[in-house]
Amino acid sequence: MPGGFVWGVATAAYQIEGSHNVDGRGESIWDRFSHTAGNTYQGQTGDVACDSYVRWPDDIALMRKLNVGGYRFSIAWPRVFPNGSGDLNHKGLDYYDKLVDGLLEVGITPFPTLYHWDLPQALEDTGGWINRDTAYRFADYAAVVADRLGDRVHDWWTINEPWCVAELGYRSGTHAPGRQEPREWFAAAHDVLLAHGLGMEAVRAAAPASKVGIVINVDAVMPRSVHAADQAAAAMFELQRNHWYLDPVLKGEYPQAAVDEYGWGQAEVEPGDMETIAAPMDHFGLNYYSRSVIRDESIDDRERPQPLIETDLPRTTMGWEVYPDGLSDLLIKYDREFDLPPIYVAENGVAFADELVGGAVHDEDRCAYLESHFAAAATAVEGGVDLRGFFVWSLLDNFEWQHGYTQRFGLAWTDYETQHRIIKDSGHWFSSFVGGKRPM
Ligand code: IFM
Repeated sequence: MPGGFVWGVATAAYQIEGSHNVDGRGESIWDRFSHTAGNTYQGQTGDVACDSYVRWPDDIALMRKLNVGGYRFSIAWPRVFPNGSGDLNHKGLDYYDKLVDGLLEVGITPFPTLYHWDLPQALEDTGGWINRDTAYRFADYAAVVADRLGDRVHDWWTINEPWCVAELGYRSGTHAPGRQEPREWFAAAHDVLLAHGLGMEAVRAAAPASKVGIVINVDAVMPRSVHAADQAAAAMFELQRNHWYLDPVLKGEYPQAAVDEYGWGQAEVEPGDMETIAAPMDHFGLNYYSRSVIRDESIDDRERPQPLIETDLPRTTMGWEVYPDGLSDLLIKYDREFDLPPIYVAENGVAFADELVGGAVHDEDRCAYLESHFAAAATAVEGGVDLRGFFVWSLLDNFEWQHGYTQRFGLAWTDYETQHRIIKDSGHWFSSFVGGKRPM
């Protein structure tokens, strides 16, 4: 990998911090959602999670053992503004101040994300992301955080995975705030992208030396067969799943064929919005986990010509197919299609059925997953992609949203009874790999 390449790990505030009602933190939509019966696995919540609000020095020590060069964490908006706007909670900001100093002391570069899904509930009560005003409140919050940390933090992410915010939060309702809005989710998708653009302006104004960009999650998409109906279904899926978010940010427009398919009149788009959303970024984050194989539901399998695409690849406990080639393919494809700034793989990692046996976790499957995806990243670099870093999801097992604590993505095992962190074999492997013992 090129010199200065950052090998890092990623987490998010609600998934690890706990201390949900401590030091003036306000309620977030994930507090409300997880405390509402039927929304998460066995009603599990992030009230305690990995207790990282208290144990952050342990987590920094863990990162040192893992040879981590960069830490992508997120800042909890309701710790900073308990009501989303208005009164600032200094204690909340103090926490991130300490965390940043602790990272820098040991030579780990902070890469904070300003929004990883924990919207203050007070803003949801006034419409959440369906209310355009939320984007402006996000910019106010971003300015305050950048003003406080921008003398030491130089690498920022505005929004994590806008697809999840809009589609899971406001369309399918499987994520907080759990709304199912067949038409209004368009506003949520647009407003969260607008928040990204306004947030970039705010960060740059408060901390001019900053580098800032968005993180978008994409799937590799393939048709189930060469049948024209499958090809068309896959092409539309790819527009709706990936390009609905990539194109506005990187081209300043929504993909027209998908807009037509949805019959979206774009009434929510105001003059100047697309310029704000598509303002040049300093870096771009891509999250990649898996591939979606798409079939046209209206045709019978007997009508599908052979060969069908191989779909019996290994799957993770999330049910996601392991498909490392998708990472190199997409990086190279986007590099050709868009005028991209430097790129980071801002998340990649895997949940498998880990077991703690005799104080160790022998997760060879995760080592293999990571090795294959690191190799895919190297292929992209060889193909000319300006990739600057790779962040593994995640530092440690944590609260996996609607799945509660059932999905273990960590390089370290979290014992939720004792809050001990136990480095898995994959963590040892990562540490050696990054330490240069197994150069690519
Ligand atoms: O845990 C999530 C994270 O919050 C966002 N990206 C995907 C991860 C695994 O599902």
